[in-house]
Amino acid sequence: MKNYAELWIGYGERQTGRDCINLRKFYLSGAGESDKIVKNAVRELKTGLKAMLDIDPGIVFGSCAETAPVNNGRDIQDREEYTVSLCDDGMAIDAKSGAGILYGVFDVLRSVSCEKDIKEAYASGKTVRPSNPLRMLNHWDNMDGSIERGYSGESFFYVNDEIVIDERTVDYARMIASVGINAVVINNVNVKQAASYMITDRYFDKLSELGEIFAGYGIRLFLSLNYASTIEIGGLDSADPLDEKVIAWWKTKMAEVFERIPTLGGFLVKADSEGRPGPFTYGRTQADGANMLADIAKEYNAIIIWRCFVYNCKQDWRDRKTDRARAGYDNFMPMDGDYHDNVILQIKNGPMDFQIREPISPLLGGLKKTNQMLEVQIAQEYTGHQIDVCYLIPEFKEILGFKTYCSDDKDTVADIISGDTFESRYSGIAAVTNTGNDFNWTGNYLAGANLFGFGRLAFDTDLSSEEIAEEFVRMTISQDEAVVRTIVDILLPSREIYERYTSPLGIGWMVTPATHYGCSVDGYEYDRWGTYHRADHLGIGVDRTDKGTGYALLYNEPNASVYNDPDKCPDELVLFFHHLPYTHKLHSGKTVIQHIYDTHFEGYEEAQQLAEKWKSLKGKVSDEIFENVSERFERQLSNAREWCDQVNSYFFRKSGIPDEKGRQIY
Ligand code: GCV
Repeated sequence: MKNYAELWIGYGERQTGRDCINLRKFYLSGAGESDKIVKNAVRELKTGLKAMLDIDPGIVFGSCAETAPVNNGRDIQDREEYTVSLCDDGMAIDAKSGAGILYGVFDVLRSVSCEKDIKEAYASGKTVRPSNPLRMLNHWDNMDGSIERGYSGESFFYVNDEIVIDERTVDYARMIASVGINAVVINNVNVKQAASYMITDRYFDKLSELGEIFAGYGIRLFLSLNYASTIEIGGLDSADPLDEKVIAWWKTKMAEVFERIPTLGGFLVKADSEGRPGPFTYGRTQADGANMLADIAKEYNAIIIWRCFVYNCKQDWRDRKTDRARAGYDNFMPMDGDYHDNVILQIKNGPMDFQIREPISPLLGGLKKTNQMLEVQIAQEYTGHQIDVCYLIPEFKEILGFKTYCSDDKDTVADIISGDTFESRYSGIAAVTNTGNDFNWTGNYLAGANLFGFGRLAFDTDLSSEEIAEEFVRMTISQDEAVVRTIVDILLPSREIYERYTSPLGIGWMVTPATHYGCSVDGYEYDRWGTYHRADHLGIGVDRTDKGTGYALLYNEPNASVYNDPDKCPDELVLFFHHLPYTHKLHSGKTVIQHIYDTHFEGYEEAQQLAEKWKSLKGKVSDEIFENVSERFERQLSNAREWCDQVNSYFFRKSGIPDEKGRQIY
């Protein structure tokens, strides 16, 4: 027995005897049997089919493509594409690399896991080309074992400043490869203490071993980098990107790092953000910093992923001119075109910080000459800490589908990050991940749907939230139709329910400072973080129009005009862009204050209904899963009740306007 759940790669016994002929022989072409990814693919296929259907398939190797060198760029999608088709006595998986074969194998195993009719599923052949070149997970794991914004136990990568490699590491690689992840950053973007020494001899052997394990599953290892390494571990007195001594130090360092960790894909950098060092200290731009590192990394075919989360976190709450929402745009947009071709800017989906509802960052659709990557967060920092159920895939679908109007066609966020819009050399999507060493990996079993779903969506952005949820439930929890339906019905509306009982109409925050779980309407209102709701007795919201901070105008038309006008702005974002009286009528016909009351009462009620649905599953899912999620639902309900009552009471007391429906407000 393993001391962790195998989730969707557990391959429990399935119905036997259906359409099995095709599963008895596999013709694999695209890479040879000596390719280590192919070896893992074959092992996976055999293990899965044996466990699920008691079949031991024959394997026939066909033509073999040339193995291309490690590369993070666009052409990777060609190599990862696969086709699965039926033949008389078996099935064929055709690809152009071991990774393609591996993804084809996981496609077949998924079909069997979901008890699909194999003949039907592959009748006309199925070809899938990944939607995004880079499909990445960002761990915020610290080397002491803690995880920043982790809600699933401690890190499974580190204990007491040492890197741990065991069976779980391999199963992790299998699990994320099975949903299409091809890159992982294993340490927190806040690189401090021991983590600064990752690029030294102290950790090279372990990192090299880890990189090889990942590479066997088509996953490239990345590290977060301390921008001030020259000072902190190099003994220099500067980290100025234009200083020759600094450049020389990095040249030597990277030569050493890439020699010792040959599988390394590159680095992720958080600079000049929340106390982390960066080029601003030396009067240099973000481009200066990123380009210096990228120019050196280029020799090793590596990339620098540079985060755009740069803002003033020491703002004065009295200051209404400074707008944190503008910061990313103001810091990065002026240098569009200056970033070198192996730099990717990694952009959080919204301009603030992973709130339950935010507009899309105007950098996406603003930047036209720069490689871009989208950053989302499946760690539920602001969305319920993996206590409250909050299935985020519907939100990610909205983000990807957003029309930026940056070009005549191919202008959605999905188009941009796929690399298609600007034919970018490097692009993709990253999620701050939600895993830890808990038995079930993600704290709440249902939060596993976000890990599974992020990978599936990153690989194929056309999949629907519902398809993904259904696959997750079938592969991880149960095949019983009624159970599947019930859990999918819990997952699908959960994000909107969470939104209803928390902060209203796009304004965000109102969370307990520091932890970010639970309600505290004024928690950040008189603080330095730039996250204000500006409520008084007359109204609420931040004026980000042309008369306010001007943020709304950072979008391409017609988005700018829509956001700038309270009568055109979509309800769900209206308080993000406008300061409005409580009596302002929304498109829904409700006033702002009545909307606040209604949604909060409804949200709490709907959370109770979700919990009731879950209760109906007693005895129908494993006790382990049932108890885990039940306990979380209890906590969710008390959280939702606090949010509902605190928000409603706060705004009733501020506005003095009673609830039309006369419900109890305190
Ligand atoms: C890793 C937010 C979080 C921080 C996080 C930061 C970031 O501010 O609260 O914990 O730091 O985002 O994305 O860098």
